[in-house]
Amino acid sequence: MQRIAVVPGSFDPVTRGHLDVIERAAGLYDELHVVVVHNPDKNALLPIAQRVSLIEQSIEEAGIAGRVVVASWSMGLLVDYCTDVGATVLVKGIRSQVDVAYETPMAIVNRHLAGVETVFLLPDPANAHVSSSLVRQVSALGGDVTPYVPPAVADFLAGARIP
Ligand code: COD
Repeated sequence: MQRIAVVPGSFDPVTRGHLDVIERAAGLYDELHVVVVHNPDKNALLPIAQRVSLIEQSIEEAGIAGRVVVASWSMGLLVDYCTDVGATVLVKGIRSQVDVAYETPMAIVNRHLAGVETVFLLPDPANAHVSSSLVRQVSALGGDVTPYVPPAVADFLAGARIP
């Protein structure tokens, strides 16, 4: 049986922390979907199509594009996407107790709703402090984001100069 997993997130933009989780999850499952989901609790900066494009470029650079599907989902429950593509696992990164508190109820509800399990990966310590909001802030203030994001994202942000 094919083991299909989904790595969901806002990815606004994708960071080296996200990419680490994506690469490691790609090694654990037969098929991996990276899904950009609108998070209503956050003010988005980049349009969803731009976030998808930056993920596609980043996984191409990382050499895993052939094994990873990149998609977006705005049609309702995330587990409905999982059911549509036959995925039985969600993979999420856990950086801190804050992430545990945020993710635990969602993991329980997603299992109740559709039998989809959530697998948590600890971050590489080199990336544990990295977040999209930190990247947006450093970029907006003119700082160097290259330690925090894949090259394609650094190039994009350098050209876009986030307000
Ligand atoms: N190292 C490791 N992991 C990281 C790092 C890092 N440096 N940075 C982020 N991550 C992890 C996050 O912990 C998260 O697991 C994932 O990467 C994505 O992070 P973000 O910040 O891009 O995305 P979020 O947290 O805004 O995404 C939240 C979701 C949209 C995925 C979430 O809200 C969700 O699952 N929604 C489902 C909606 C739904 O169906 N709800 C009803 C049932 S619960």
